[in-house]
Amino acid sequence: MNNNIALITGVTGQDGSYLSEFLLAKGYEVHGIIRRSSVDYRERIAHLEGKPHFHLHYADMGDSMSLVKLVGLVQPTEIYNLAAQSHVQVSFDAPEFTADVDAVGVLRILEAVRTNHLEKTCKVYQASTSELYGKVEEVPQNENTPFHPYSPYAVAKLYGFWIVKEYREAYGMFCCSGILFNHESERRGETFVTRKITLAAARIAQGKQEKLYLGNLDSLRDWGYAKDYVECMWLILQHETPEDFVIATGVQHSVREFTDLAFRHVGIELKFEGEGINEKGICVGGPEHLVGKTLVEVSADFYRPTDVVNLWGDPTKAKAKLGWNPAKTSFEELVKLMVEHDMGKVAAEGAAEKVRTNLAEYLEKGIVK
Ligand code: NAP
Ligand code: G4F
Repeated sequence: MNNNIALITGVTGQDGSYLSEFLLAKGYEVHGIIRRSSVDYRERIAHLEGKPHFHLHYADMGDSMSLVKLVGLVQPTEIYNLAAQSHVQVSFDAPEFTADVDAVGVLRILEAVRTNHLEKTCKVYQASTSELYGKVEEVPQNENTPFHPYSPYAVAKLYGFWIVKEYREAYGMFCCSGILFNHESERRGETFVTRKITLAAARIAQGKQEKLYLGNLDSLRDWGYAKDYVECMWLILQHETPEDFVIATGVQHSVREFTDLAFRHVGIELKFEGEGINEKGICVGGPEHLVGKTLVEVSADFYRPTDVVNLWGDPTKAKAKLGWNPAKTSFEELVKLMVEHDMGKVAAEGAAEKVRTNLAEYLEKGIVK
């Protein structure tokens, strides 16, 4: 019998997909929660479906009965609660849904463990976030930095953080939060700033997009590689005592710097001119037809009512107590691997379009029926 049974909420997300691969490689039986959608699009985990130790179940973070039943069925030894409405800007448009999933959802998971009397045998990892530091009160931020959440998303996640701490103290549960700083990858959702930039750089380089519109270019983030960060989630649950950890690289860059480097990787040199809403990224080197053109503009559509602008993590505790290496993938390597992936993706989109175009032509000419 396998004693390592993991239940992952948010298995279809960026982190859920990497964590599934990581745990399967460690010999875990992995169960993931999926929810019904009108398009069954599970791109990130498609390569895992059908594997003997990988199982998917329908449930929803908003449906406590489904969670209680599933935890009872799976009898997990570890739960990784990654499911969330994870987009900060969207949380301003859908604050109640965000609170239900990102705050009360955490409580539902903890209660599902208790209802099934698994509190002494099942450890729980909660996907907490650097957004808790929000309107930051010190830089860099560590486990003792005061929280100042600055979006409906962060306020919901703050509840998640505290309820996990409460259940640890009240019921002696092994439940902990990883306070993860931004982590990106070639599987990052396409509306988060890094992926939006790498995809746009690839499309502009291949003549499929004219311009990239961004919001706050001055915003500073501590960006790491998601594949490195899922290892830490596991390490946090293997530590002898349940504790919360900051997971970050300890290196900070601006959105402008990310943009500049991503465009460099596709052979386009940008020069930024102007300020605030009037700032523009002009092509000053690269393909002749692009030189002199404005390729990046600022749009108020991507400004947030309150924006977190100075995230910078201090991973000292994770390094010392978990032996985790925050410098495994550098910022430069991260940007490069994302851009290279997206250059291929965009080229393949072109190929698919070409096949479709040919098909239309062949159908017209009666070559195919
Ligand atoms: P993501 O790609 O947006 O994935 C979110 C996952 O949650 C998806 O699998 C999504 O399912 C699922 N989900 C959303 N609402 C749900 C519901 N009501 N019931 C069941 N599942 C639901 O996020 P991520 O980047 O992998 O992040 C994973 C977790 O870490 C999130 O909790 C996020 O808030 C947190 N976090 C992320 C970062 C980061 O930089 N990536 C940093 C700190 C913390 P669908 O596919 O069906 O939508
Ligand atoms: O990429 P972002 O949307 O990520 P954000 O808001 O930092 O949230 C991500 O990281 C958190 C950890 O700190 C997670 F908890 C959360 O779930 C999510 O994964 O935006 C990063 C920064 C922001 O300051 C934003 O204002 O980039 C700025 N930005 C500038 N232009 C933009 C854009 N963000 C987006 N999404 N789109 C833009 O066009």
